[in-house]
Amino acid sequence: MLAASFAHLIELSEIKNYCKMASRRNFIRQALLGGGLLPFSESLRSQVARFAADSGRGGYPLAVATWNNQKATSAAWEVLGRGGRALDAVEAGARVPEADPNDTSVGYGGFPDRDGNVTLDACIMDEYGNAGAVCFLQEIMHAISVARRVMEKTPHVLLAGKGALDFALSEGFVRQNLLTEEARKAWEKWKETSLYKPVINIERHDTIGIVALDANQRLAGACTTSGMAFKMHGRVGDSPILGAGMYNDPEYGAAASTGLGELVLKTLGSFLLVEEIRRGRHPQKAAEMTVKRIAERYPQLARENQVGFVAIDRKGRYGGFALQPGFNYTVCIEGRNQVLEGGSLY
Ligand code: SD4
Repeated sequence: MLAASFAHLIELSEIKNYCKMASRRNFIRQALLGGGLLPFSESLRSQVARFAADSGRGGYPLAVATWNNQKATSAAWEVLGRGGRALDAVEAGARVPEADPNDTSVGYGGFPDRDGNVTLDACIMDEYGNAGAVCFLQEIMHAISVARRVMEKTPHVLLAGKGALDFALSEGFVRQNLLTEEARKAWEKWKETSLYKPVINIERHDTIGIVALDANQRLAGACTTSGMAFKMHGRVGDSPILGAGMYNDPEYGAAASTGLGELVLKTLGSFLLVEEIRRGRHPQKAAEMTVKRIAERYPQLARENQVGFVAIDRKGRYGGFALQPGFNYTVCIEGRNQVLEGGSLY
């Protein structure tokens, strides 16, 4: 069935021949990895192996996420590996850190604003270019799923604050306190000095931007965050803004960002990056050009802060790049997660 759906891409006889080679290679690889592969249907595996081998630089299905978000890309793979939709994969991936109290930049457990409120930003785009987003959303854990409902159930793209909360409640989402004891303690500690400026940690952000290409070459992207720790009440960053925190051009590629949202908002970094892909650049090159552009336009801010991007194109090639060292990203392809060091400008 799956092989038949690929028949327009690959001659069936080619697939059969390749299956023999690929299954042997996967057997050897699996043995070497101690069975570390995630669930992956055999026919899909052989086709992916073919794409990967052909391009030498990627393949699909695949999921790519900012930072060391392996659990998220594994959740995405649960969908992709059985031939599922990229949109479902990125939503599943984004929900992982949203529910994780130890991720202090996303969803439940996210650090609050300077008044003690956890406020969430998220956006999502599907393979048709449909989009949904929420910003300044409070008391709902899975902002990404609310964003998806905005996309699927309203004539709008972006809902904010109380309107977003009311919509989420009307859709059956559960209202809950997102401020964990650890996050509250961190906020109390911050209040001792109360530096009236955004708290930026160049070494470590955890906001998740996740992009995926499925077996049917459908692209999707998602981004979700609690934003900058101890931000001003009402502050909204890049993450829910299409073209800034994430962008998907279904024909060409998808990108997502992490880091100082103000810098990405002023440059529409994800849109810029995908445009570079549309002009024929490899996602790695496109990410590098985008970061350079940001640094040229805002040299001082760029020197002092972190911004990083992940990107994929419709061939399954991928890349990641940042202003500062220390940025890494996770690629899940052929059911295997790899955390890669993103290069950096400085
Ligand atoms: C924001 N870009 O709200 C987000 C923060 C971030 O890891 O990426 N943190 O500006």
